[in-house]
Amino acid sequence: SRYSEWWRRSTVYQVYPKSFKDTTGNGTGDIRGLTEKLDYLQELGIDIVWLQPVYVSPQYDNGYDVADYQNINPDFGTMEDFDELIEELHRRGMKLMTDIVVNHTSTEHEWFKQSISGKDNPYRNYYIWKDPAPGGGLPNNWQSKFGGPAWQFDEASGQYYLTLFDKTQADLNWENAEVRRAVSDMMLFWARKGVDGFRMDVINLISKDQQFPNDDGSVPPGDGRKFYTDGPRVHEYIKDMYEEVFGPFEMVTVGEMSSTTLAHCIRYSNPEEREFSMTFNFHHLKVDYPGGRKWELMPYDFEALKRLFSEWQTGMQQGGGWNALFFNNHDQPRALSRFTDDDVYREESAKLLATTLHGLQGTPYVYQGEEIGMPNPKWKSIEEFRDIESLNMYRILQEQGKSPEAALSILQERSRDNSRTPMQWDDSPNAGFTSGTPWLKVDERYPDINVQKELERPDSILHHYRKLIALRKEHAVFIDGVFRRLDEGHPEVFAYARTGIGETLVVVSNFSSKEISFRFADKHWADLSQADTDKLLTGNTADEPALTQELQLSPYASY
Ligand code: TEU
Repeated sequence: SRYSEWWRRSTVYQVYPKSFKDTTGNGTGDIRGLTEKLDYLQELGIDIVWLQPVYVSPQYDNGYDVADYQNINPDFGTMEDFDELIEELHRRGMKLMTDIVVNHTSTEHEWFKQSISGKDNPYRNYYIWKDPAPGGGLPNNWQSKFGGPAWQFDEASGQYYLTLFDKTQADLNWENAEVRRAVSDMMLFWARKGVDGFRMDVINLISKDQQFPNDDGSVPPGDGRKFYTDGPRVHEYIKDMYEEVFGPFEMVTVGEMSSTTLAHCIRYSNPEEREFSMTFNFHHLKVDYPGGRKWELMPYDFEALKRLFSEWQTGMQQGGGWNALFFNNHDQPRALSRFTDDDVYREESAKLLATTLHGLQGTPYVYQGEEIGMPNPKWKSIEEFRDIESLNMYRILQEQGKSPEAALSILQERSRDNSRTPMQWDDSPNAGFTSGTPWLKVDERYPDINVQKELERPDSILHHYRKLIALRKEHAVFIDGVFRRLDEGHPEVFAYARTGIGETLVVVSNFSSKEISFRFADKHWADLSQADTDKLLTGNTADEPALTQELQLSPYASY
């Protein structure tokens, strides 16, 4: 059946290696640190580890600025360490997914050094070079994602090169067949090494509108996204990668799709299209900044969150696509702090988010620390921050008239560093992450929030994750059940059913700190009361309520 692929039953664990486990004392996590923790991940029930970039890189964007795709950054270890990681994973029946970052390279990559060395260099056309606009100045008004114009000027040749992210991340020219060949060869190198899958960084941005038009329609002007997102040749390029690499090596692949659409994600992930196994999209993680206003604080729109999950559940199922399910990653503040209560109800909240997500259709991703309920660190000084985007925005917000305090309070909520603090293993100094000075400050609450504590308590957040991960392997309804939303716009509750063959899964979550009652509408209850749903699989409170038409829900209760 269309649901038979093994990775549909799997759970992926995302590792941000810099912050996972340091074995050398240099303050930065490393590959051996990950290998050391594989038993922990296996006991959690993880099938696939997604390892974020460990390639040679100047680290301006923590490895998403690759200077050499086929060598390991010494801070993370050696190629022998990498080979050992694969071996140790495979010995445990687990798989490795690595990060492929090919929308851009670091400007320190050899290709770019050649490219910038002169207009006649054979690598010139590896990147996107443009003359100044007719009247002089930038080729167009596109803005980079990390702030400032998307073009950098090269004095020597008088041309500009495109950088959609940081100014040290130059966009590759995918129109050039040599670039595509070089990327495929690089991926084949890793596939032959035994890497089982790839997570493809901002892969839907690789095909740009070759007119490179000004974006005058956006507010403010210069957004530019519509000219390079899900662009004209993107599916062609991905299909080529499938035929050359993903298909022959039977890889599991996930495309990171920035500002994409449902229709495109169906194409990217429907097996008949021969592109990717599944896609990440971010629409549900923009409900606290409508219109892209990420650097303004506002409460999140709960109804929008539920609507987006529901639309993507139903849409992807009808179109034969497959979702990568996630609430957290290294680019997002902790969902626990963002959508629920990371203080009084931290424990209930973390479990509620997990239950709500794992009941959906798709392959769930657990981002390191999520399984022990790590919250945002709420730093009180700008000195703690390291992320290039956060530091750029701290400056830009002040240029726009914000006080340093106001800019800091925005970073406290929005910074990517919120999720990048070192993993908390135990209550020893620096949470057992490093014996040296951590590259990023460890969250002060680590004596209470750490893996060791979570392992000791049978009703911990960690054990809740274990249970959820195991359940999806036992019950087919998690994989093939048809989604139906049941909460009818309730202001505090997200409720849905998944109806499978002979099994129905019902998930009800109270996203508030209030004790509330929730009543299923008669039309829904008519179906539910007939289904075999009286067995509670897991909840996050001490009591085990039976499924009745009216439910009493304690703060952040979720079943
Ligand atoms: O991120 C892609 C992306 O579009 C966003 O998630 C982006 O990071 C966000 O808008 C900034 O807040 C990927 C990687 O996950 C990210 O870490 C890299 O910085 C980025 O690509 C560039 O490679």
